[in-house]
Amino acid sequence: KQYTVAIVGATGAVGTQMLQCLEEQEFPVGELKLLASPRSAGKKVETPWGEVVIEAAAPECFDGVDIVLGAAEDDVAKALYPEAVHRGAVVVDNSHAFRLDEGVPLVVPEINAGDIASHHGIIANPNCATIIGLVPTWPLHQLAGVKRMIVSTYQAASGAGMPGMLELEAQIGAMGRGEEMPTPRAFAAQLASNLIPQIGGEKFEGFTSEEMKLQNEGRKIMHLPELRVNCTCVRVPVLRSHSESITLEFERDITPEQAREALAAAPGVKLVDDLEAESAHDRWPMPLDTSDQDLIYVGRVRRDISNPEALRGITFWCCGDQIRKGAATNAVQIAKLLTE
Ligand code: 2RA
Repeated sequence: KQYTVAIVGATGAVGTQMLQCLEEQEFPVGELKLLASPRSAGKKVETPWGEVVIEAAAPECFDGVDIVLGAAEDDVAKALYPEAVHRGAVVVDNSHAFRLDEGVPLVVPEINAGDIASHHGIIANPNCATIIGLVPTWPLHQLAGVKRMIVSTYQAASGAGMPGMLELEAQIGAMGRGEEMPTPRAFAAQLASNLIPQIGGEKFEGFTSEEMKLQNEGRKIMHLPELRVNCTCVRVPVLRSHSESITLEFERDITPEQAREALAAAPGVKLVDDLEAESAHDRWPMPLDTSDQDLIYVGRVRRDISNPEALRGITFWCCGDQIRKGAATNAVQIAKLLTE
């Protein structure tokens, strides 16, 4: 069977990557529609399925569409995706709009692919930092039962969208203190030689919306309603991979050796953990190494020596491509499961 697929937000960083992932994952595309803002309507895009003319996204665009890959912001998602479902499509939505809604599965295929079956037309793609942190957390949870997570993220400029990414690229050599950050240029100037310890707005007791996603989404994806997560999200001068330092507290004993063994065998994970290695690329994960590929690299695996229970804590470092596995690749993997 072949499918009529529509990408909403087709000209953004994630939408563009989704198109590439459809080809890489050999998705059975019969017809492809590229939907974007009116500003982009009429532009022609060469694709593996022929030349496609970008259309301004509107409800009638979804007539005859089987699968929608949503790479648009929350407001567009809320306005359009129920319309798409009404016209018979299944939507895999990368926005935050429906992630926590009852009846909307929130899916990382390596963790809870079975949840897809309960969809009512919309399946939500988790936040990038959630996906990148949970892919390596899940195999350790299966081994020893995760109770609590303490996480610091180091998130790439790409998470702030194409303008921030392009400006950072332009500014990286021009080290200097940017002004306040009303524009991508000012944001990039500030970021080019600095760290910004806030992503999203204040949400709960001084934690930001981005920081609360890991707990809220992690509870739903791993089916752990009691999971507790203390997360600090930081924007760093890196282009497209997010990095995370994660400490886990467990119900049962787990040694670093057991953790390494589980991670080495885990789907979606590449273990890079040898401080004695000759090459830096083999010692630890680095965002430049994980960019433009789909695995989550994990390293610096060690016992949490601050945990009073000797074998109930593991700390590790991981990096993953925010645009790929953090968004587009995960969404296309979900869509592929819909066809199987
Ligand atoms: C960020 N996770 O990194 C958010 C949205 N992509 O900014």
